[in-house]
Amino acid sequence: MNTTYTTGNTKRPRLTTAARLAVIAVMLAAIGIARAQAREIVLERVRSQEETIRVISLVDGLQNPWGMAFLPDGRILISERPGRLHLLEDGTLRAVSGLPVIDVGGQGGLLDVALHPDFEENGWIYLAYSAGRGASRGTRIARARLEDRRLADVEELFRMNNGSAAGVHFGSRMVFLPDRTLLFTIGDRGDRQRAQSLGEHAGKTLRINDDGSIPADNPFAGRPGALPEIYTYGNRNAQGMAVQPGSGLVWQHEHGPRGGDEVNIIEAGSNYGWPAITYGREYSGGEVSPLTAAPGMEQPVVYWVPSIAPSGMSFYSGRAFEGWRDNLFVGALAGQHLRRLVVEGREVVHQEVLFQGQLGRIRDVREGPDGFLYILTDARNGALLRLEPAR
Ligand SMILES: [Ca+2]
Repeated sequence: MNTTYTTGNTKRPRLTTAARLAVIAVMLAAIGIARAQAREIVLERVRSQEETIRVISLVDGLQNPWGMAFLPDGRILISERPGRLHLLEDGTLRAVSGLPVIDVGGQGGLLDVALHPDFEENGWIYLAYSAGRGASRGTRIARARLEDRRLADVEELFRMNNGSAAGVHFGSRMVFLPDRTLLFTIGDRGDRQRAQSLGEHAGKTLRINDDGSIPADNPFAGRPGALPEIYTYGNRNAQGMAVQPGSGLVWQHEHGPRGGDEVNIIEAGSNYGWPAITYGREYSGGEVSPLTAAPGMEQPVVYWVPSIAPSGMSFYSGRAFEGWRDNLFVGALAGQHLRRLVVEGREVVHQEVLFQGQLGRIRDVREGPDGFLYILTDARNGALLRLEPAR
């Protein structure tokens, strides 16, 4: 260290610029260490096929957290299904006010949260949630400007048609495509034939512009009897979706009934088959359909029997886990694990189950801007966890 001091009895010791920077760096490191120590280590060292991982809890006490979004300033937006939105700021949860009216119950409530690709310029955030009472209940999409910890200019952009009192299969994940259109999912609302009807929003992947208008190049725009927001159909209930870096392909998974969870590559106008074809069965054990394939209906990339109940999906493109580069990660609720899928082209060539039974139900998984993976656990006392390399 090139620390030097001026001589002279009356002068206080002085540091060179380089030494001052070194001292500041040590102080910052000390603060970082203190924060890291304040966080709970959930799993100290987990060896897996490609990486050795530690899992830390950034915050707990979240009630059924559902989705998250990373703000450019380092804060993290976290939605809770019971209808609350939080900002995680320096390890502290702070409530965001001004949410639209949300109807909470069954699988409904506040679901996903997403940032506009130009959030830094326009401040728009997007919410997927259930609203409406009784027969009008259904999935909606709204946007609002995040101003400090308050939502301003709240604007409902989309409301599904044919609401129902059913408490299941609202979807919903959102993802912005490179052209700044918004894709989002809605499940079949427990009324499976709706998934095959182009006159229903249920059981679909839908696409709108960032202001809620309808893209002119949507596959069914202009077709009589078809809803113009529809992008794909025959989707049972999708709660995970991600754009693959490089290829730009949209990957999505959906819940099967008893068995038959699927991963699909989502392409405009395609029919993913529910309930005409499926690898799942009724919960009673009986047949949903005798068919697993049919002309004009897409086959899944992979399917899972028994069901893992997938939720949350993220490609990994960071540098913290070199062995996981370009892999696809899927959370599992009933399966209680994180699943790593090795993707080659349009195929999944290998799967690994991580943290089986160690973290509970996983609702969401995302890659953070720091290259670490973040997980939300689905519980009354849920947590935001971070996966880091264990050194
Ligand atoms: Ca299918």
